[in-house]
Amino acid sequence: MGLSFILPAFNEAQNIVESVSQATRALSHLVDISCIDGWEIVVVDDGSIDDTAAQVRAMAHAQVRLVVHSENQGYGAALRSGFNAARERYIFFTDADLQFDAAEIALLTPWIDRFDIVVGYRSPRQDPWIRRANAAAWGLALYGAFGLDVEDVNCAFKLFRREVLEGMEINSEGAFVNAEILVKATKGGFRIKQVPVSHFARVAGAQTGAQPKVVLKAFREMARFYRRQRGNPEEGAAF
Ligand SMILES: Nc1nc2c(ncn2[C@@H]2O[C@H](COP(=O)(O)OP(=O)(O)O)[C@@H](O)[C@H]2O)c(=O)[nH]1
Ligand SMILES: [Mg+2]
Repeated sequence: MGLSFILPAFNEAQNIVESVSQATRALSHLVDISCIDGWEIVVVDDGSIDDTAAQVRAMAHAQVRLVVHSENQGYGAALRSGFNAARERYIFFTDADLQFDAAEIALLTPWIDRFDIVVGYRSPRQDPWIRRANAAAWGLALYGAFGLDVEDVNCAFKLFRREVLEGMEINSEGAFVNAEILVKATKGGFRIKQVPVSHFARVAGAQTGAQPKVVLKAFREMARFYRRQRGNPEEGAAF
């Protein structure tokens, strides 16, 4: 079985080549230990205004595919494009900013035959205390609103069996996407395993995850999702 490795990227020209190289090494290792027998990397360039896409094209690697949004559509939209492009049996995503160690995908794969989804939680998370506090509040809100009981919802280190995502309609364009996927998967009866992963401070490029417009969009999408769940007896039966 093979693995599709999705890398959403927005203005990551300084990080994308090393991100892809790290992923390539990690995936080759998984092949060496006979964990997988094939892989592809799908980079989704979400309307970057730097030369993220050009850097990927210049690598000219046969197993690295590039999906380009002509305009910036958001993190959720980029993940969705990546999932739609993915061809393999297992689907993994992480960020293209070198804040994770791609080699640690090997900590997730041993669980995927017993679970449908294996998600990382950043331990410890290398972000300022204010971001960690915001994340804790976000986690509590998701627990209160949807009963979602996951350590680190927004951790960008997640492995799925293909069938989890294949039948799922994903509506979030922004950062709410992680919550949407996990809430829907939980309701669908899919089993989730959580594993601690390393996290590193961003060295190059600009962080967008804490921008007010990103956070506000996540709240708007959460409210819309909440209403949709309540309005739809099939989807919202548990609430
Ligand atoms: N597709 C897409 N990706 C984004 C956007 N903003 C950030 N990213 C990517 O999402 C990842 C995480 O972004 P980052 O700014 O580091 O957020 P943080 O890790 O939550 O602080 C990186 O791979 C970025 O390239 C966006 O608007 N669209
Ligand atoms: Mg980041």
